[in-house]
Amino acid sequence: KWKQLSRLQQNMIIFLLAFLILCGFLSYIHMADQWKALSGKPTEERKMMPEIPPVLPAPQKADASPAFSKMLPQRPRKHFRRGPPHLQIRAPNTDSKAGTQDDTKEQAAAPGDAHQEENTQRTVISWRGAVIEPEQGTGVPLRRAEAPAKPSPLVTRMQKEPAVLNERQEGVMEAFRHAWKGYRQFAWGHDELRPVSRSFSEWFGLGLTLIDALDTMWILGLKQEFEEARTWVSQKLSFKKDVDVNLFESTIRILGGLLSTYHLSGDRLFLRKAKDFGDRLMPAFMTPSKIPYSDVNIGTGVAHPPQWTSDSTVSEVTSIQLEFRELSRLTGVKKFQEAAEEVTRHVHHLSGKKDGLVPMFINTHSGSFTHLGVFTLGARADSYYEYLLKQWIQGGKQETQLLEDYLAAIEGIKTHLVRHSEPNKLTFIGELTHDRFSAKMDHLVCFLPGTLALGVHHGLPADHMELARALMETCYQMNRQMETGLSPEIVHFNLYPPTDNLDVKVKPADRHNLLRPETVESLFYLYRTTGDRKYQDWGWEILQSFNKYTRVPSGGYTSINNVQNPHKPEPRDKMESFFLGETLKYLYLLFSDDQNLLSLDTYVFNTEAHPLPIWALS
Ligand code: DMJ
Repeated sequence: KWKQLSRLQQNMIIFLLAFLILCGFLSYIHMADQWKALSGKPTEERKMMPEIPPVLPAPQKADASPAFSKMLPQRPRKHFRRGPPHLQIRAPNTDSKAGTQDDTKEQAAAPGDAHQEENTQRTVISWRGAVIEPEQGTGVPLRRAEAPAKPSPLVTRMQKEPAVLNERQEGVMEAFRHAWKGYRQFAWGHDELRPVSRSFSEWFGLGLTLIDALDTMWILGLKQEFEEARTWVSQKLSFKKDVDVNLFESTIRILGGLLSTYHLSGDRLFLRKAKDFGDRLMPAFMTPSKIPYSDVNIGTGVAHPPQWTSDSTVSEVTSIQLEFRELSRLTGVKKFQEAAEEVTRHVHHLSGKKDGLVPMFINTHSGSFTHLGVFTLGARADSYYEYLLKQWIQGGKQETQLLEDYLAAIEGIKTHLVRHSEPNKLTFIGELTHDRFSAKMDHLVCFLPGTLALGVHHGLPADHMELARALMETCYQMNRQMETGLSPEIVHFNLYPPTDNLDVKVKPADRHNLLRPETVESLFYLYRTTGDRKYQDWGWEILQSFNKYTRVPSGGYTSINNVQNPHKPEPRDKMESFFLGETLKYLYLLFSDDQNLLSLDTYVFNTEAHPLPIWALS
């Protein structure tokens, strides 16, 4: 019968069989991962592990979250909206004064004698020969914030007396003013400027760019712009809206932005807004596993995962802790810190890691990692590593589990992900998929040299600095080797000598640049920690490239589609809020020679570049 079939029919049958076998094989791999994940015993393991002592003592006051405090764990709903929402603004609530009337300026009250307990126990951590001791005189971060922390006198003074700027800082100032001009004219109060079409786009409908940029304006001393934005926050910003927000994105940009602006300005309006917003995010944590859903409606209090899965992204659920912990410290309401730290504890005990490296997804029902065997330092995992270190710093270097996880992860990175490219032997971080190495690196990974340098500044092993310097050079080359001098979103490194002299290859789909901050963020840390001026020079080159290829004459800067075509970079017509919140702020700090301008010993920057105080030293 087979022989009677035509060649075409035979080929079709062979193709069909091959396809079915391939599908079977792939689903077997997928199922095997799921079974492996489910066979872990997180609950039992959790019982056996010692609890991290709470950083805050129990609050004296009752929990002040009337709206959501009695809610039960929620099941995901079937229908959900993704992407830019159609806002349905509810009728104003008459029983609340929040958000719609002009708040008179509320400066922070003189700090009360914030209750602070001394911990006499000193912890020593030994990690493969490196001994790390908490710094002398660093108190344990057990404190109840009955009164708000005192705003930094240094930064307050800065705002009153404009500092003398050097030429490069003036360059950043000019860039900021130009960006702000576009936002103010065409997108005021909206989420993002679309500079080419002179319009705006909405994501959450909460004035994202304005909030993200508040502390940058304060730091740059842009008084008039700051005051105008403050008035908008006071008169127009209301969180009483039927709108879905992404928990991670809104935490790092909105909550983080409000908290840092409160610290810098001492204006309690920002703390009040932060508390209101924090309350509205809390339903996201009401899941069977306590691993938060990715999205929450801040008006209705209904939280849910993305439409296609009940998984959350690992970096998202593990990069909200700096902000929630700080909110608890300031308000004395411990639920924020407890919910966020429960996630940290849970992830600490999970199986599915590889030498400290974490997978990219976690299930909100089972609480287990999913899609096992895939490891990256890029999208969906990046800031997990960053927040291990930064929480440890925030809490006065007392929470040793965080440090242990961070140190283990750096060793895992060195063992599994670090390679060298051809022909210039650049050190880069690749990805691992079921033990197969891929020489792919997201620009997002360029946060890592800065994070490593920050760790060394706080006493971590010196060999981290070697890796930081090498990776910094690589990130610079990811910009330099492009025709526009701007990095693409993703590069692939050559593992074998190429015909040209370039180490990086870029796929057509990855050639865009979204005005991201990671390279200049790391340049800031590298300059602060080494004093090597070449890092300032590299940052200056990048700012000039932004000016040459992304600046829109009528105001604003735009992301571009093609960093390899200087003649036609193709504007994407969008200025992301992090360009003002992060990129320009880090450039300004990079060009400053004042080590005390947001000192690394006093502040820790959240993953959106919003400085929050280090507790023990504040
Ligand atoms: C920012 O929102 C944050 O830096 C986040 O950690 C990663 N993505 C953007 C910037 O690239």
